[in-house]
Amino acid sequence: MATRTSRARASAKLEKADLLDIYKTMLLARRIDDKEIQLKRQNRIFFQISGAGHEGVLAAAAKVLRPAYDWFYLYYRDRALCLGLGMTATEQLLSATGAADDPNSGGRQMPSHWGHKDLNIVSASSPTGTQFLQAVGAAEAWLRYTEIEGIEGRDEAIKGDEVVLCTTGEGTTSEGEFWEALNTACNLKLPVVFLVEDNGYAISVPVEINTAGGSVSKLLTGFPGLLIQEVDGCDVLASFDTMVKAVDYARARKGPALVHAHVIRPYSHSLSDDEVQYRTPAERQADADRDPLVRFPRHLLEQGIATQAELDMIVREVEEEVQVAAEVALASPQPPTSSVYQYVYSPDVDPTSEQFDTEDDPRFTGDPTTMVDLLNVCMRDEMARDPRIVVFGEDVADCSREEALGEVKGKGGVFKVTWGLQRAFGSDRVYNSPLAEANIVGRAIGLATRGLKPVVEIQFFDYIWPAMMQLRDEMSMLRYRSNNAFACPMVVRTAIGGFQGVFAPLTAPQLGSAAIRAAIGRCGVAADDVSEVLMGCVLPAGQGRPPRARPPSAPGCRSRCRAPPSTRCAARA
Ligand SMILES: Cc1ncc(C[n+]2csc(CCOP(=O)(O)OP(=O)(O)O)c2C)c(N)n1
Ligand SMILES: [Mg+2]
Repeated sequence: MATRTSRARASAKLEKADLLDIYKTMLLARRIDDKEIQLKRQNRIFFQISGAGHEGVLAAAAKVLRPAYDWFYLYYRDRALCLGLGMTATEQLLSATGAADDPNSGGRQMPSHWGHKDLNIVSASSPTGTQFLQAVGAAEAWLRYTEIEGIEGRDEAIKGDEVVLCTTGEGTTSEGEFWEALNTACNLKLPVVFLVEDNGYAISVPVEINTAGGSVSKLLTGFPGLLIQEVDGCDVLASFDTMVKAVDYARARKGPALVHAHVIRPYSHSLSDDEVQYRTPAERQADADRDPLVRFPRHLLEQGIATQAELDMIVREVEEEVQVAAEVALASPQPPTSSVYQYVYSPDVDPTSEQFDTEDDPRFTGDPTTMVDLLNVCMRDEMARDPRIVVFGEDVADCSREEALGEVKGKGGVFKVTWGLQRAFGSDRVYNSPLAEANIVGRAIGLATRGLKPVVEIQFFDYIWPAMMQLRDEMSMLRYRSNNAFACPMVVRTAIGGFQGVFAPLTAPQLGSAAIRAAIGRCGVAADDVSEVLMGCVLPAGQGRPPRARPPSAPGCRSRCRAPPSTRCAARA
C-alpha cells in the first residue's frame, strides 16, 4: 500500500536533474538574501526583506507552474518562486540597487516587489492583500474571453487552461479583500490557486491573533468548490505533490484551490525588525530545525540522489552567480531624475491631443435629453463597437436571473444608466457584482491587465471608500510602478451630487471630485465628466470622440481642466 501511494505521488516522477535544480533555486534564493543583507549593512541598497524559510514550497511551486503561460500575483517573500520561473539573480539584485534596468519596476519600487512582463508576473505593490481581487479578475478574464463572441486577438490573450497563482502570507488573509476574492473565485469557479505561506507571524503578531482558531484553511471549509490542501511547506516533495493537485484542479476548470503551506521565517520580518524582541529562543530553534535549506540537501544525500561533491558544486556555482550578479547590479545606474514623470500616463494615448478635442463653439440640435440617457447611449455605442467592454457593479444588470428577463422591465442601475445593456449585449458582458466595492475595482484591474475593457460602476460616490486602496494604490499606479510593463485601462463610473434633498449631507461634490482626481491621477476628470472619461479611456488611439461642448478652461491648464489650480495635476498644469 505504501509503495502504491508513493508511486501515485507526482514527486516520484521528478528526475535527479529536477531535484538538483530545485535545490539550486532554493540555495540561490537564500544566498541572494544573504548578499542583500550584507549590502544593506554597507548602505549600498535601501531595504531588505527576505524570502528565507519559504524556499521549499516556492521552488516546488515553480516546477509545477508555467512561466509566460500562467499568471502570477505574488508578494515580497516569493524570491525563490521568481527565480524558479526564470527571473535571474542579476534581475533581482537590480531591484535591490534600484537600477534603471530592473525589470521589476525600473528602480521605482522597494526591493522584492516582484514583476516581470515576459514571465506574466504582474507588478506587486506594498499594500498587503491588494493582489487577491486582481488575481481573481485575471482569472475571470479567461472566462470572459471564452464566453464573449467576437473578441479579436482572443487566441493570444488566453491559452485555455492557464491558471492564476496568487500568493500571500497568513496574516494578510485577515484583509477583507481576501474573503471578497474567495467569494467570487468560488461563485464563478475561477482557475485561481491561492498559496498561503504561513510562517506563523505577521511582523510580530502571531497567527492566533490574526486568525480565529489559528488556521485559515480550517475557516475556509464552507466555500463551495474550493479545493483546500494543507502541507508542510518546508518539505519540498510534499509541497510539490500538493501544488500539483491544486494546479491540476484549477487547470481542469474544477474551480479555485487553496494551498495552506506551513513555512518558517528565520530572518525576522525584514532587516528593520528583530524578532528576538518577541519570540523565545526555543521557538526560534524549533523553526531552525525545519529549515528547508538544511532538510532538503540532507534528503538528497540520504536517499542517494546526490553525492556531497555534487551538492558542493551547486554551492560553488551559486556563490559565483550571486557574486557576479551583485557586481553587475552595483555598477548599474539608477534612473535619471528626468525620468520621474515617465509613465504617469500612457505614452500611447494623450487625452490633451487633437484626437480628443472638442468644438469651441458647438451648435446643438435635437431634443434636449438627460445626462443619464446620454451615458446610456454612449455605452451602447461603445459596447457595440468594442466587444472587450464589460460592465459590472451593484444592480447594473437588468435581471441577474436571466430566465426572468422576458417577464420584467429590468433594473439597469439605481440611476438607470445601464438600463437595457444586459438585454442588448448579454449576461457575459453586463452583470451584477457582489455588494463589495473593492471587489468591483480590484477585479476590473485584473480584467484590464489582460486586455479587457471594464466599465464598472460604484453605485454612490459616498460608498466608494472600500475601493480606495484599489483606486489609489493600484489602478492609478500599475503603469507607473511597473515602468510601463503593465497597465489597466478601465473606467470607473460613479454618481455624485444627485439626490440633493436626501443625500446632500452625504455627498460632498467638491471633496469628491478632488479626491477622484487625486486617486486616478488624471486632470479634468470630475465626477460630472464620466462620459468624457468613458470615451477617453475606451477609445483606441486614432479614434476621436464626437464633438461636445465644454465650459471654459481654467487659465494655464493644457487639458482645459476646470479644477481650481490648487487641485490641478502638477504634471499637466
Ligand atoms: C494594507 C497594509 N497594512 C499593513 C502593512 C504593513 N505590513 C507589511 S507586511 C505586514 C505583515 C504581513 O504578514 P503576513 O501576511 O503573515 O506575511 P509575512 O510577512 O509573514 O510573510 C504588515 C503588517 C502593509 N504593507 N499594508
Ligand atoms: Mg506571516
